[in-house]
Amino acid sequence: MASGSWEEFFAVHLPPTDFEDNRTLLKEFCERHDKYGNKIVLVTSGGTTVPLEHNTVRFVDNFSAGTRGSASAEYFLEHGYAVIFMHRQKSLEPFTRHFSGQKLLDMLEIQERGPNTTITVRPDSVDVLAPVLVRYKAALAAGAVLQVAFTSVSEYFWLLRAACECLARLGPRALLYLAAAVSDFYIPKDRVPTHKMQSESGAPVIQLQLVPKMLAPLVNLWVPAAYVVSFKLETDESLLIPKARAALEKYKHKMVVANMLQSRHHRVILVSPEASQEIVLTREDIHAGVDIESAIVSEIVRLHAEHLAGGGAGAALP
Ligand code: 9Z3
Repeated sequence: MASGSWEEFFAVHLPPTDFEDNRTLLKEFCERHDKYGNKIVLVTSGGTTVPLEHNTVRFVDNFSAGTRGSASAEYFLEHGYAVIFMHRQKSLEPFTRHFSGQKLLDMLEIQERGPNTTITVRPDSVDVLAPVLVRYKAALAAGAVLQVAFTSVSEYFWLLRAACECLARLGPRALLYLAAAVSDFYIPKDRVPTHKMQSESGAPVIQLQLVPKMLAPLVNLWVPAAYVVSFKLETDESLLIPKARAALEKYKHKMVVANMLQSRHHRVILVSPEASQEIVLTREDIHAGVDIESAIVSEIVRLHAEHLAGGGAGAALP
C-alpha cells in the first residue's frame, strides 16, 4: 500500500459513526430504483472540513454554500432522476433552499383567538410556497430523494465510496455530479492532536499534506460504467480550462464543469474530451431569478441520454 494512496487513506481513517446506517440506506435506495430501471444521480454538495483537532474546535473549510448542488438536485428530479443528495451538514438543501433565513416565518400569519391558535400562509406568499411544496411532496411520495450528510473530508470519502459501490449495479444509468468543494489538503490522522490546541504552547505550525485523488479509483474501480461529471473551481481564469482539460486527460471521465469563484452563478463552461461549451446567464435571466443549474442539468441529462443510447461507451458535446 503506497504512502499517501487512497487505500492508505481508508486504512488509516475510520468510517464515521453513522456510516453503517447510511450504507444500508444507500443500498436500499439503489436496489429499489435499479429494480424499476430508473436513472440515479449522485449529487455531492457543499464544502468539506479538515479538522485541526480530534475533538474539533477548529477546522479548515472549503468554500461552498451548496447552491449549485441543492438547485441541481431539484432539476434532476424534474428530469425524472432519483437523487442521492450527499451534502455538507447544514449547507443548502433542495426545496428548503428557497426559504433560507427568516423567509419561511415571514410567509406565515398567526391568529390567537382564546385557546385556539391558527397558523396560515399569507395570501401573497401562497404563489411562492405552493409550487415548491408541490414538487417537494411529489419527490417525497415517490421516494425519489435520499439525503446523506458529511462534515469532514474523511466522512465525505467514506460516503462517496459507499454510494459508488451501491450505484455500480446501475451501470451506465448512474450519473455522478460531483459539485462538492473537496479539500486538496489535510492533516494525517497521527498528526492531529486529540484536544483543543492551547495558545500557551505558542503559535502552532500546521503542515498540510495532499489528499489522495479519489477520482482515479472512482472512475476505474468503483463505478466504471457510470457517467461521471466533476467540477473545477478556480480563481485565476488562465488556469481554468487547462486544469479542466488536464483532469479529463488524467481521469478519463466524461465531463468537467469549469467555473470561477467570482462568476460561478452566471457562467460555467462544460468541458468534455471533444469540445467545450459555455453557459452564460443574461442580465434578464439573472433579474428573472433563473438558476444557471437549470441549463447545466438539462445539457448533462441530454448527454447522459445520448451516452445511454450509444450503449454507454462514450459521449460527445455538439
Ligand atoms: C464547484 O466548483 C462548485 O460549482 C462550487 C459551487 C463549489 C463553486 P456554491 O455551492 O459553489 O454554489 O456556493 N465545485 C467543485 C470544487 C472542487 O473542489 N473541485 C476540485 C478542484 O477544483 C475537484 S473535485 O480541484
